[in-house]
Amino acid sequence: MDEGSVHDTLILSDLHLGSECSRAREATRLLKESRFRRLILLGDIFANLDFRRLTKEQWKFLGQIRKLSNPKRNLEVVWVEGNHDEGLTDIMSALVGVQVYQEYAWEYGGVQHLAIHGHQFDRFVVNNLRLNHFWTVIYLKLQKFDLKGKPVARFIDRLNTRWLRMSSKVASGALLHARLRGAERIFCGHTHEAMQQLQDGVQYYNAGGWIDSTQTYITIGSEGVQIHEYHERPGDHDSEKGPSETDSAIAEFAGSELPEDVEYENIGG
Ligand SMILES: [Mn+2]
Repeated sequence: MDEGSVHDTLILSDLHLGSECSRAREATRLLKESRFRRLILLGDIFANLDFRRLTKEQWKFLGQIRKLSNPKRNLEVVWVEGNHDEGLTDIMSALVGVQVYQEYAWEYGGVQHLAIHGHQFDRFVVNNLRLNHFWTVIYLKLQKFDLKGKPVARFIDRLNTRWLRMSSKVASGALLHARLRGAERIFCGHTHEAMQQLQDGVQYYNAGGWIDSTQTYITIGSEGVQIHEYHERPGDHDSEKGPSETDSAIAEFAGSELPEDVEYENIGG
């Protein structure tokens, strides 16, 4: 990674916060160490909307998003909704002050760009949302009981993920969508598989994900579009156990960067 340059845009997708496989610590580190003018969180940042499942590291990631979205930073932070974090709009704008979009279009260097999560092009998910929801409920129940059956929960997670993996279908759907929208570059997530494909002058990129053994992200800048692999550093795997630590991370999140114009006087009476 070229840490010296300022990218126009950094894109990451499919962090699946709330899942035990989520690589939140690494993602937070990436955001702290990279320089960019726009951040696009390209969907499925949450595995589901059950905030009780978030760990200390996952709360820290949300805290970092909130810091970045502070108007003083003069950065644009964009959240594009995925199929797992559908219905987030109100929660996220309140919690971290970020705008949520179904799809997000921008221009850079005279080129039209479009970012959309990609489940819209995955017929299986579109036709089987209810079935998918059923498995999600089972999965959550298994996790809740914290059975010795953790391998079972993992198995279902993998199964669920495999169902969602339809790289080529998402790619061709996205390329068609880009053409309809007049975009020359289109960016998706959802498949957890980073890739790029050129077709009839339109470029498709997939940002991959942050729950598998490989974590990837995309940068856009004067150097063009690049898919990067995050490389582990010492400290990425320190233990993070203990509910009290999670509590303190939540407290830190809640207490961080309070708006300075809050009217405490009125609250005190
Ligand atoms: Mn998805």
